[in-house]
Amino acid sequence: MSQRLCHLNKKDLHLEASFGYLFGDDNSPQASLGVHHDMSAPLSKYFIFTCHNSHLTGNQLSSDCSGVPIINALKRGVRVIELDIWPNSEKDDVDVLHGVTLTAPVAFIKCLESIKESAFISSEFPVFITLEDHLTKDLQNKAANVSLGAFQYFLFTPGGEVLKEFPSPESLKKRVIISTKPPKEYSQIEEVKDKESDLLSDEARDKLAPQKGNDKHLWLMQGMFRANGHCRYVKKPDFLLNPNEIFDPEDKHPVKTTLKVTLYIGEGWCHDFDHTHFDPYSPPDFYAKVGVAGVPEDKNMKKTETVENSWVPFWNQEFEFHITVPELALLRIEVYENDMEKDDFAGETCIPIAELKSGIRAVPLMDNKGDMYNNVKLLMQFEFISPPEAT
Ligand SMILES: [Ca+2]
Ligand SMILES: [Ca+2]
Ligand SMILES: [Ca+2]
Repeated sequence: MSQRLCHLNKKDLHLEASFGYLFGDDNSPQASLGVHHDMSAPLSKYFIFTCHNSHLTGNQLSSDCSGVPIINALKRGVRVIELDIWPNSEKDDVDVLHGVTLTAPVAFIKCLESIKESAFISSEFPVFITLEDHLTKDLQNKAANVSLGAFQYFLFTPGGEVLKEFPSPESLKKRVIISTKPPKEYSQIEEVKDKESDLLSDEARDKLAPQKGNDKHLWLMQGMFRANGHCRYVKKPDFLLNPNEIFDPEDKHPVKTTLKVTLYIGEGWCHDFDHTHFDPYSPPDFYAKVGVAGVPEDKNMKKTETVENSWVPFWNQEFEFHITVPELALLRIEVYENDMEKDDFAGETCIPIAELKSGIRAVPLMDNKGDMYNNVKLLMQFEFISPPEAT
């Protein structure tokens, strides 16, 4: 660390030491609250981290359809795995094919084994397997038996009686729940029925469709699920659960808090990137976007100046955000490297406002898949200012 900033503060050892502390791993912008939401409510009261298959595999067409993408997705915390199940070529066993059928099929049992192996590495809360069922009756029975055999006790079965209410994440720790849905041809009707089930993740899910350049929606999703100890279940705020009052995100709500954000400095790129990565003949020209995602009223994105030709950009810029629904708001930070044509991506993060710590913090940045860089961090200050008294 002292080496990294030495050209800034060669003479001032105290300042160097302070920078060392401020940039340290202990100075995270997110409160370490662990799993602090009430986990004993019915499952329907939670947002659950899901991802479309395309995001599990990276490039769906070129990646092999083995269990590896499933394992990777589970390690990233995904709690819902979608599998399209089809008869194999001999029509005597069950295969999994991910939508587009250019990938090689993989045996259903192999996928289940991958799930069993990795389901609870990142979170002990339950994993859902959604089967898109293209099977004959006989093979459906076979699939059911294979599932029971693979998971045994870990497979949740509701028993004889009809459940009055969903069980809670707490009661389903380390359990796997299988649900089936009809093939895509029939699924439009279901989508309409699903609409009310959850506001934010439905929206996020739609936007997670595997189009290029849609990384931002993945970042928001990942940011949202950094809350509640990264357990991938986030309890919906009370106003979304109140049956007597329908929350309309389009409504205007009074400002609940004003967040003042100062972005001082960024560093670490020179360690994590090749020296010619951003510009071949000169140091990079970084600028940052700082903003808020949430209900329409709270959405806002601001931009710093570009600091030309520096691996350690010193921005020292301050921004204010008025937030009406902090419960659904995320702080968004993105850094780019300015070019004449297309700017280079240089890091991002999203942090739930509800868990943001005030004070001067070292904010680690992620790559475009959400994996943390080893060294890239921003030094930022956060301050919550109460709104003026309502008149
Ligand atoms: Ca460049
Ligand atoms: Ca440059
Ligand atoms: Ca440049």
